[in-house]
Amino acid sequence: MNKELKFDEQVNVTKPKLPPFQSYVEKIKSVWDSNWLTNNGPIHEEFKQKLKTYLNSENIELFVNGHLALETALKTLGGKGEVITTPFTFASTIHAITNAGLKPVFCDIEPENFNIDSSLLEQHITEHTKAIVAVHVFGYPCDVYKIEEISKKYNLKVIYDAAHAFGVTVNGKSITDFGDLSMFSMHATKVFHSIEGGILSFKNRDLAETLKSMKNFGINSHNDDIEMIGTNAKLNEFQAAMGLINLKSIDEEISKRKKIYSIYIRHLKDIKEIAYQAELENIAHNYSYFPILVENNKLRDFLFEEVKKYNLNLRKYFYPLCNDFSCYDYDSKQTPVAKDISDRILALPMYSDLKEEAIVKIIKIIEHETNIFNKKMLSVLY
Ligand code: T4K
Repeated sequence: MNKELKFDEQVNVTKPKLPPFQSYVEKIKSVWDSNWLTNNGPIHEEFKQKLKTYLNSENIELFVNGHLALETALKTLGGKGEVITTPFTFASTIHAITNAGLKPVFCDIEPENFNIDSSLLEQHITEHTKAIVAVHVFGYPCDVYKIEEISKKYNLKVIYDAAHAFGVTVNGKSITDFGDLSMFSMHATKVFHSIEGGILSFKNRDLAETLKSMKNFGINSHNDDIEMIGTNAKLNEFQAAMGLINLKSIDEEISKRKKIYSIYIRHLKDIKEIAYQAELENIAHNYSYFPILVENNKLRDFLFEEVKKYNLNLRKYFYPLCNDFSCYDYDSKQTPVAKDISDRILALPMYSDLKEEAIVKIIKIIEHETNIFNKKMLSVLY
């Protein structure tokens, strides 16, 4: 270990953005005046309107977190059936599908952008298929045009887990323009957050009443009866206030992250054992994560462990693959590309107040430890 490279304080993969304390206090003052804390309060409604404008979406419902938003969206499909999805995602995607009474059918991913491989989708379609649940992994959009074409051909619904994709555009169009429904996470670790929170953006405006009711125990505004089995997934006024304030600076947040991305790639270019995702044409990205692909699994695991000595806490997003979880009975052999990516992936720190000198240090640590690993490997060989 090179002691000079050690960080004085822990550097994590992300650091939630907090607005100036006083601005939050100002915003939540009205909660004391109105005595209205949750259940579609005035700050919730203001937040919803502002999000509609920012995401360029006519239909939006807010949830207490992204996971319950996704689960609720999946429940609107009604009944049993299969959904084609990716194993290279956070546990939430697959748990939401399963909790909604549906069966995930795993499709392999593309090696370049880690998203579901649209050229393989058709081979997974059966008479039981209800939907495609694709994830815009790390905010990189899926092959949205091809997915739309296939979904029309087979009359399937498309639900995007857009947990990472807040603010992303494709050919100048909001990411919400694609698919029947998109779910955005507003968890503290995300590029845009409301402490915890989730957004559903959807095309069919008739869904609004159903979603409102489902997140409020199945209660509806028309009669006393409870016509569906709902849950409690409402976003409260304190969450909405945090979201509203953070929304004001979201463009600045993304542009700071863009600079961080360019510093990373400028310095990483010389480490031949490390690859990173290129910027895509026609995509306005949000730089939500900075994933790297390490040459092999042994080096990835070595780096993950060794950098902890420098107070650097990285994450293996996403390892293990969801089709390797012991709570399920699936098999990652069916998705070899995802297996390979998951064995080599590592997320580096990405947050707006990450300083250039910290980035340079992170890369030096990786370079230094990679050299140590290579020497060890050579000594084993000879
Ligand atoms: N679909 C996808 C594709 C997702 O990635 C997610 C969530 C969801 C659905 C579900 O959305 P939500 O229901 O969460 O809205 C984190 C987040 O908890 C999770 O939201 C996120 N994806 C996932 C990719 O990352 P962990 O287990 O890695 O979180 P944790 O606690 O280890 O935090 C990560 C780092 O952030 C730590 O190094 C410390 C730092 N941190 C974290 C928190 C919470 C802070 O500095 N302050 C904090 O308050 O899952």
